[in-house]
Amino acid sequence: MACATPISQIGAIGIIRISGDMSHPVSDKIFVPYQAIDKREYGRMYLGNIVLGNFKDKAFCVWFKAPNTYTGEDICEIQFHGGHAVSRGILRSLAEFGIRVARPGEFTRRAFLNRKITLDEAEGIVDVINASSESALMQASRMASGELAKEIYSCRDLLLEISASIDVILDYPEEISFEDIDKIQTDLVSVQIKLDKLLKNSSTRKYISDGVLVTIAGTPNAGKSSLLNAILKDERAIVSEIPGTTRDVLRESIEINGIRINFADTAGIRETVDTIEKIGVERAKVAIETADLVILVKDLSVSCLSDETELESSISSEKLIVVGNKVDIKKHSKRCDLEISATDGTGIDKLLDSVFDKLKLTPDAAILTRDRHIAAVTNTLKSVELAINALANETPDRVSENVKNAFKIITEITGENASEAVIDKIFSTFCVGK
Ligand SMILES: Nc1nc2c(ncn2[C@@H]2O[C@H](COP(=O)(O)OP(=O)(O)OP(=O)(O)O)[C@@H](O)[C@H]2O)c(=O)[nH]1
Ligand SMILES: [Mg+2]
Repeated sequence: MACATPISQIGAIGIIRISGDMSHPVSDKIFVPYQAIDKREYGRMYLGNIVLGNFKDKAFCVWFKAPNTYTGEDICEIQFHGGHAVSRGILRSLAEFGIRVARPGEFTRRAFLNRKITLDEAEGIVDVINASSESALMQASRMASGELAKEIYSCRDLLLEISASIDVILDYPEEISFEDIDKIQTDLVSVQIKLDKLLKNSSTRKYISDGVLVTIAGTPNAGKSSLLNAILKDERAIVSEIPGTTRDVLRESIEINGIRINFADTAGIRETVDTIEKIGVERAKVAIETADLVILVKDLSVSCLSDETELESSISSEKLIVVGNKVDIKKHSKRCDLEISATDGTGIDKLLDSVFDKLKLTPDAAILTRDRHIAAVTNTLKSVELAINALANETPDRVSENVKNAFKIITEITGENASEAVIDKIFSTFCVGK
């Protein structure tokens, strides 16, 4: 048993969940329905009283019958007026009837052991609970609902099929045909492509969970702070025609298409003798280095500056978007990816689209969000590649060995082949009551 709602906080309602064979009979000892029940209807809410010694209060009780429950066992849930005294009173009473408090994640662990969910689905459930942005929540719910498991199973099933075909070849070497080898080769390459795609899509996983760090950089007066304000649709940063206005790094984040984008507006980069501005320039350089993406703002109303050229060449083109700002008063053409006006809003939406394109952010793809999954898929892929190589250059034994190894590693993700230590580690991150 466990309190499914936070026990140390006062809430409108509290919920206690009991799982196992004892759950239904023991609930009858503390819950008295208003109307006598001839035959329990599962999944139906019954109104009645919680009776704990002299204490009595209105409550709801709902019973679920195994195996169609969260844990795969009989379950009873009691909903009562929130408050820790009531929760503790119920837990104490149940303990007197021999019901034990569940360990963190124990309900979900039972669900996994009773084959109600796979290990990655369990991980998805923790991630749903802990999700801090819409995109993290979407990914977690995909994993919790088995989308990742589906992809993994399709590779696993194909590996199993390949393994069976190779076993036939090993048993009847004299009957090997060119078509058999060709089919194995095609299937192995198909698994390789699937795994490769999963890994590629997953390169953005850090962005999904932690958000993206975008630094706005450029020479003084280019319009960096104006751009930040235009993106935020808020006069957040001081804007002035005096070059060197921004000194500190100004950080502000917004969610776009469900992904948290953390913008940093920085001091304009130039050679300066001003002590404070110098510190600002140094901080701007650090913000450029640590950024996932840099938006370099060029001023189209002035001719090209040496500081501008130097800055552009110091940033890796892989994480650089160059914008020409002040297109509304453009006097000079400069090399840039797109032209904008931070004051009248021209090109701002296109700029945000190119941020997504540049970072290859595809919030809709199924991705691997955990190191454990990345490691397993990477190692499976290695074994598949070894098998492809063995098929061309080595013996069928070696192909078989590598395919079997790939099969073993990939099933670690869904938990069929995960060690007790891995399982313990995953469930230790759950809260009590889940
Ligand atoms: N016409 C026009 N003026 C702009 C545009 N963007 C910025 N400005 C003006 O350019 C000047 C400098 O803008 P800021 O946003 O303060 O520039 P900055 O790059 O943050 O400057 P520092 O903080 O000094 O490095 C201000 O007078 C802005 O109003 C634009 O798109 N069009
Ligand atoms: Mg500024």
